[in-house]
Amino acid sequence: MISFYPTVHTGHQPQGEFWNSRVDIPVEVFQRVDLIRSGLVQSGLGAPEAVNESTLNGIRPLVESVHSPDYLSYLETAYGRWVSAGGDPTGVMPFVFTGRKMDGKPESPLALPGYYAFDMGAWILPGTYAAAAASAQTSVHAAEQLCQGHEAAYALCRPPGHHAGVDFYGGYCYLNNAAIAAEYLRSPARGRRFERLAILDIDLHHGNGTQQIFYQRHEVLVVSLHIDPAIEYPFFAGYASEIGSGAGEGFNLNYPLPGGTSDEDYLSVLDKALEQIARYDPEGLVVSLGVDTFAGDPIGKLALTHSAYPRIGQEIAGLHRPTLFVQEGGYALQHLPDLVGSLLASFEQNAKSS
Ligand code: SP5
Ligand code: ZN
Repeated sequence: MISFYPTVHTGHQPQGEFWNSRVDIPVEVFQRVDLIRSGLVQSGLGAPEAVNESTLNGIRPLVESVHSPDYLSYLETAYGRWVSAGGDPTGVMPFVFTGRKMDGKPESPLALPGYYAFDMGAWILPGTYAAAAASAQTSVHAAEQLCQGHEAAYALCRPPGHHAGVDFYGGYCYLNNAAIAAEYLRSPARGRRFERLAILDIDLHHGNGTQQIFYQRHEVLVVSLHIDPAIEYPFFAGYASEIGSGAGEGFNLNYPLPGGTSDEDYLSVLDKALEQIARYDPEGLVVSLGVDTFAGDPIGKLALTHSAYPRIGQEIAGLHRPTLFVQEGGYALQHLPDLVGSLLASFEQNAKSS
């Protein structure tokens, strides 16, 4: 399977994240990229191609079809403005929040993170914007391959994207790589267009950013399997009652899962989700691929075993659609090569043999 990875991402390595009154050791670390790269090779998928861009040059109008220009310029300038205003160089992080209680927009660079961020787990460092841009470029390179006639492609994005919305960040995510790729597929620079698309999000966590971006639209069906937000992050979105609104009503489907969900139970819910996607009959599919559903994941609470991942790849192949896989979460470092590699290899094998 043709695949891509960003080379400019190691300048984004937060030293911590806040959780339950503590600063925890981060799990979204730069080593994930090389580990997954080795997994692709070991699984016989071939080595991914390097993406060296570290700006939005060439894709800015596309990215602005997902994120607001105001938000993009904030991300680009946040670290410098923070430090100039006396912010601690450890990283940009919010400590007073907007939202349901207040919705003014401050000028202070020390307060602005609380306008754009929804949690305290996505710090902004000097290299964060370049890394996020490189990650978005990686997803676009992979999307281009579908437009050129490939049946599948994989973007090894880091940082991940599905928690980032039109003008907000959080959950280790700054730019929504899957949404940007979906917009590319709908109106590519050249090649085949995919006007009706589905996004299937199988990361452990609800993709609240992706949901928000497409919530009022029907041309992109958003389907997500995730741990019940009543008990786990992101807590404030991902409920089954969130079905889309306006023209998008009925085109957002959430499948919350109880803690401890096993392979069999997960796969039967995935079957239902795939049936809904088949009914929608999209021209192409974008998979937000998180493997933090694994039982051994340090922040996960589902109980999938290694053998679930090739089965997930096989079930997705059964849709018979051109498919773009975009990496999201997954933090069990020693298992990452196998989890990602076995899912993609199984997809490829089953897509060919049927
Ligand atoms: C892309 C993605 O998977 N983002 C996930 C963001 C979740 N962040 C909150 C997880 C914090 C878990 N910390 C628990 C530590 C217990 N010692
Ligand atoms: Zn996740």
